Amino acid sequence: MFGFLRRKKNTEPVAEPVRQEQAPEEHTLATPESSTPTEETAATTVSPPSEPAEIAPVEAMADKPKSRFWQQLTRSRSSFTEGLADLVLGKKQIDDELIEELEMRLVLADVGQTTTQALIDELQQAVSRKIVNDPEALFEKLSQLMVDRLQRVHQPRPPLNEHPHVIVVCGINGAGKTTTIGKLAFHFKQSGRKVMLAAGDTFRAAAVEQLITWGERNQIPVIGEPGRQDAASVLFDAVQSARARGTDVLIADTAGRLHTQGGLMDELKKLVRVLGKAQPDAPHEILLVLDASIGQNALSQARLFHQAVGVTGLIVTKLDGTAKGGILFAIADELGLPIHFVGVGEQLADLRPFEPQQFVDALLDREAI
Ligand SMILES: Nc1nc2c(ncn2[C@@H]2O[C@H](COP(=O)(O)OP(=O)(O)OP(=O)(O)O)[C@@H](O)[C@H]2O)c(=O)[nH]1
Ligand SMILES: [Mg+2]
Repeated sequence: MFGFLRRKKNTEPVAEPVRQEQAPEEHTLATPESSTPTEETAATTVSPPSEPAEIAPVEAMADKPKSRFWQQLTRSRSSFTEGLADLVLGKKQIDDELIEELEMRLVLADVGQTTTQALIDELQQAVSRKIVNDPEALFEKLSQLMVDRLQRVHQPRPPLNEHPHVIVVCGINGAGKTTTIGKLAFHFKQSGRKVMLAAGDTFRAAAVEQLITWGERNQIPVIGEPGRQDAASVLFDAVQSARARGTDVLIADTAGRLHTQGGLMDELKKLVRVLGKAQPDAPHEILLVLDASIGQNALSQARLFHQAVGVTGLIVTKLDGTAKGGILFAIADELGLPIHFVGVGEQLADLRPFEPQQFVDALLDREAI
């Protein structure tokens, strides 16, 4: 048996969801009723850390609340593994029927035709060269190949050298952009950074209110107010404001829906241009949010956004749901874009820095189903 299949179920209690604390009394963030915070109010909202900590390395972060990650991936794991591990490990020997069935299960788990074919070809080669001789070894080889696929494109995010380091978050409507921004802000704040948000989705007033709520939860300023129409000017103002306040990270929300898809991409290109005018080298990151539960459609979305604005990395959301998880392998294989974070819930702490080995172990572990 493989080490990771033998691993005992982790019995650690699931971490409490992060309490969304009430803002302190002097807290005067923009609310749907109030407008953009002034310089003075901002001074009371963000208490600068005495010694800004470095962002913890991905591996270290990923290892911390492991049991919670395991728990959060339960539904994805059961959709994925029930099909794979039970099939392979339930067999006595490797035959054509097993390989064909495995191929079908991978496609059904959202790995997609192209990546599945590549994985199956490599497995068959290993079998014919007698590197792999039994179903257990086949399963182990498959998990190694999966980790390799993710590892090949895995790379760290750029360091936060600029003040502000500007991050644009894009994606289609409902992908999880605004929620992810709330979680990202929490992630950066946890590592001692001064964070600000910019409400660049001016298409819907409710979108601005939603971002303001996430700002309140994190007790950080949000630039933009409901009713403001011009997203480019909101983002321009946000950069000026972030610079004046010594902000470390400015995260900009963007619209996921406009009247046409062309309009959406044109707007996004414009926002990126304007940010570059507000601060040379900005934006420093363009993160595309993809909903894992839409399966293979995520690939075509990613291609469109990447063509339009040059995506620097991905955040895959809703892996705590019924998403099968296979889409991450297709994304890595076919787009070559790094996955930086995965979303595994709707709470502030439900964003995990992506670590390939950890993800594959969690996805394939039978005992935890
Ligand atoms: N279970 C789960 N739900 C999520 C996750 N991320 C986002 N959601 C939910 O997905 C829904 C859409 O999220 P939003 O953040 O509003 O998505 P958006 O991309 O900003 O959507 P638009 O503003 O309409 O473009 C909300 O109900 C979120 O709570 C996640 O990782 N897991
Ligand atoms: Mg939104």
